[in-house]
Amino acid sequence: MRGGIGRAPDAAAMREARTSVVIPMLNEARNLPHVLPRVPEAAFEVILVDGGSRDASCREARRLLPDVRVIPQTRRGKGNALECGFRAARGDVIVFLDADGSTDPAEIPTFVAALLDGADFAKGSRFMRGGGSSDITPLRRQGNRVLCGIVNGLYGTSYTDLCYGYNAFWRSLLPALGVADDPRAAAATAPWGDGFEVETLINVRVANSGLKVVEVPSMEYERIHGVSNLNAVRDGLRVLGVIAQEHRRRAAARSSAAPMFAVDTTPHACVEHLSVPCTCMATAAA
Ligand SMILES: Nc1nc2c(ncn2[C@@H]2O[C@H](COP(=O)(O)OP(=O)(O)O)[C@@H](O)[C@H]2O)c(=O)[nH]1
Ligand SMILES: [Mg+2]
Repeated sequence: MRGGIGRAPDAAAMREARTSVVIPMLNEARNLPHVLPRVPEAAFEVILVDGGSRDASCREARRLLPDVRVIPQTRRGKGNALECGFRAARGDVIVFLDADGSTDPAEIPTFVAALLDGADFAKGSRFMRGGGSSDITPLRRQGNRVLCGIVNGLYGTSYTDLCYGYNAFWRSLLPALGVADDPRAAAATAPWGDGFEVETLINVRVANSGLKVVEVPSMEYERIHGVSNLNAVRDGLRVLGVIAQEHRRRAAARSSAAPMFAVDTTPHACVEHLSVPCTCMATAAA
């Protein structure tokens, strides 16, 4: 893994990379005007996954961005919303971020640049040089640090952030994350993190797949209106639970010598149609 990104792609490269922007939203009508207009025009599509908002979020989204795709989720929680958004995405690249104004869509090109430069997974980090957060509480910061240390110890990674909701990856890697193409096949895969543990689940599965991860510095701002849906203790315990679950699964897979997930070893779809240099290549599962 390496960190630090030097450049953002121009609009033409962004367009060719066909970026699907997936945003989970729950009662964010007042925040959407600060978010949606900042999504780069070169994005291929914007998918808002609604968790049953009781305010005017869906109407506001369509007013701000007439071609936005607003889809419902199938269960409850941010993690389930992301899974639904990933399945609905049609671009080559998927970027996911929040709808509360805490993550700036203007950073999307930096994430896409990391993928075009050869990363399989571009992992946002608030705690590397160039990143920061004015949203995180001292308790959450400390919990994130401890949990991140546990994951680094178990997987030999050097992640600087574990529970951050701004990341990007090639859509072809969805099976490596445990998101099967066919929803019926999902029943056969390991449980997906439906709640706020989802980012940890993804980061652990990426680490365990031997994929090339690049950390991208990112600035997290305070949510503009409303309050967080996260509960530091309850959701911290869920994060710990998902780390333990994935660790047990890895041990079981090792003893049976069966791969945990099929990882696509062919070049990413982008290679076929991109004219910009793209060296990325999914690597085989360990
Ligand atoms: N669809 C959906 N979105 C959610 C749910 N819970 C949170 N979100 C969204 O996920 C993002 C992060 O949630 P937030 O409450 O700000 O948590 P925090 O950023 O970790 O404090 C925001 O865009 C929320 O609207 C949910 O159950 N369903
Ligand atoms: Mg937030």
